[in-house]
Amino acid sequence: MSELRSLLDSARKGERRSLAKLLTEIERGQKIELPHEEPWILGVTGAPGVGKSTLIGRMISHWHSNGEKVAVLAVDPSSPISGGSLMADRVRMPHSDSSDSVYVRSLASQNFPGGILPHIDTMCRALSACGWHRIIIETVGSGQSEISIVAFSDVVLLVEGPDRGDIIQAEKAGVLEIADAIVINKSDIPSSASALEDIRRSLELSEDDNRVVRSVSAINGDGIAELISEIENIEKDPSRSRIRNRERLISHWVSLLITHERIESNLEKLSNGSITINDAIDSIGNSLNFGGN
Ligand SMILES: Nc1nc2c(ncn2[C@@H]2O[C@H](COP(=O)(O)OP(=O)(O)O)[C@@H](O)[C@H]2O)c(=O)[nH]1
Ligand SMILES: [Mg+2]
Repeated sequence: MSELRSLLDSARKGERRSLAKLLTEIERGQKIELPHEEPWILGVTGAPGVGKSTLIGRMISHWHSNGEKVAVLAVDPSSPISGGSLMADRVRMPHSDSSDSVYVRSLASQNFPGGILPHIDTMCRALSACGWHRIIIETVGSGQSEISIVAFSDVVLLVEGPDRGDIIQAEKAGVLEIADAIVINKSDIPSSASALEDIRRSLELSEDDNRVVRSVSAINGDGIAELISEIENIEKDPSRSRIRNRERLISHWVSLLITHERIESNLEKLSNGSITINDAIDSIGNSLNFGGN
């Protein structure tokens, strides 16, 4: 515990190695008490190749030139931390590691058997405690785990390419429901205009829907300044907040169960037939510490 404390202290003074070590410890499930400083978290999700990292690079440049510090947590389910995707992303995020005000870290969701969300939550608060007040979480794809990760952001940005297939994927997965902003990237490609129309139509935006829907080009910068100003000023929507809180609650609950000390013994008893599923639920449920975290 005191080791974590000293890592935090030195990370707060700008020591990047300490910050990296601190985040690794949190990733491993170490608990640390953090100041109650709430970061502003932007969740960016969408299919691989739609241009999320390029767009994030643009945002980094924007905030960086305003004197703000930006941290990016890139969550890639398939690649290990040392995998190629991080290197590729570094190239597309222009300021990464090239200044004191940008921090990029890749996380492999497969490293989180107990569920990634509780750790990401703590990581973001640790980053915030070290002065990284703008935090971007990039997730790949549109499965349940992406939803539960982005559900915990303050603003959820769904990025689409000009290809209708990706949009249908996102619809299926329910990502559209929680997105505050939907961006059709690659507006420099002609087919993106019809993708924008498609998405507007499929959303059938009601008059009181405050969602941002726009096209941008992360490559040439078109629409980026407008997008940033819109997402910075977006108002909280009660129905989306509810869906997100539901996702957060479920993720934390699942993590509580998966990391429970009785899980292994119950699995064993289930496997040898000595108890039923209901017995296992009773056994774990009765011993949950409802007051703790
Ligand atoms: N034409 C065009 N290509 C883009 C744009 N944004 C990104 N790309 C390209 O799309 C590919 C995937 O980009 P990347 O940012 O890695 O996508 P990610 O997988 O969603 O993070 C790269 O080759 C980018 O250069 C854009 O606005 N227009
Ligand atoms: Mg990427």
